[in-house]
Amino acid sequence: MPDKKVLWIPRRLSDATLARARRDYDVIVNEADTPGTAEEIIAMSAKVDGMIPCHSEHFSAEVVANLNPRLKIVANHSVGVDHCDLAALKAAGIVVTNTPDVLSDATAEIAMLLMLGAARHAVAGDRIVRQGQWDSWSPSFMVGKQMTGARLGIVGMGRVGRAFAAKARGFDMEIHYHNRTRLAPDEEHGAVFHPDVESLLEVADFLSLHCPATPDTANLLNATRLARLPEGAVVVNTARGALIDEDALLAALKSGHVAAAGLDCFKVEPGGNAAFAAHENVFMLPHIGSATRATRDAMGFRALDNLDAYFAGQEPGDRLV
Ligand code: 8YV
Repeated sequence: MPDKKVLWIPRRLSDATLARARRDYDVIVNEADTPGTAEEIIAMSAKVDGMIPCHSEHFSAEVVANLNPRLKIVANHSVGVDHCDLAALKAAGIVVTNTPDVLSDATAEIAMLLMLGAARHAVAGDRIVRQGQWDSWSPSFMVGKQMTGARLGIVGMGRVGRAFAAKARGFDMEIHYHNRTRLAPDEEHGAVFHPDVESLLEVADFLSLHCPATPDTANLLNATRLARLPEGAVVVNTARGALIDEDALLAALKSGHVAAAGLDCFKVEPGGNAAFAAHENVFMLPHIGSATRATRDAMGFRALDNLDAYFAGQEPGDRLV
């Protein structure tokens, strides 16, 4: 029997993932579950053949320049790979994979939760009942924004965007989208394509972001673009904090131009942006879009499928570089 390949797993992945990894590989797991630092990534690269990082481990050009050639594959436990300098990894001859598809529904569910919660005063409503402050009622009490029949703008019609659109169709929303390329008619299911973000924003009573964080999409939602939204729009972000100019969103919330926001992602993570806490019309979650048991198992298995293929001399299904 050839020696087992060695893997580094810097975060505590699901039990099923770790059991399968331990069965098939020699595995070094960071049981402390702390984010892998640049120093740890570099040191581990001399000891392992592959790694399963999350979005919390950063493979910057500087880190990649210092990796030991023993490391052959970075099999990410995430769909987003903005924590990886793909060009540097490619130049270093390191294979990179991600875990698409398997987290689309879980993330779309969180986007739906955020949209509903933001539109219907979930934060203030919960606080009032929980703290025993629910002492009156009137017809104008906690009046929110109705989703049924409203226009939903989706930026990024990839797998998550499409899963979200499918759920929103169940709410009878009128779906509009912007994507780099127009979907085939049988994938659009009647959604209206906007070739530019600006025209999408003009019709988006609700706006949800589902595109990757790249240099091109940094601060995609800035003050100028926010101003194009209809008065009283609701903004949802389950993609990456880098997509939103947070100061501009705060200003739009303060003026009321944006009525509410639902945010699972922030520029600084962990931690978020304390300035949003002053606004009860902001429903916030700590980057848990893909955090369901079923999805975590599926993500771990997908990363292992990619590693298994690579070490068997095959092309990993989710190879990016
Ligand atoms: C994760 C994510 O929470 O897949 C992504 O891009 O942001 C999330 O699913 C995380 O990286 C889990 O490992």
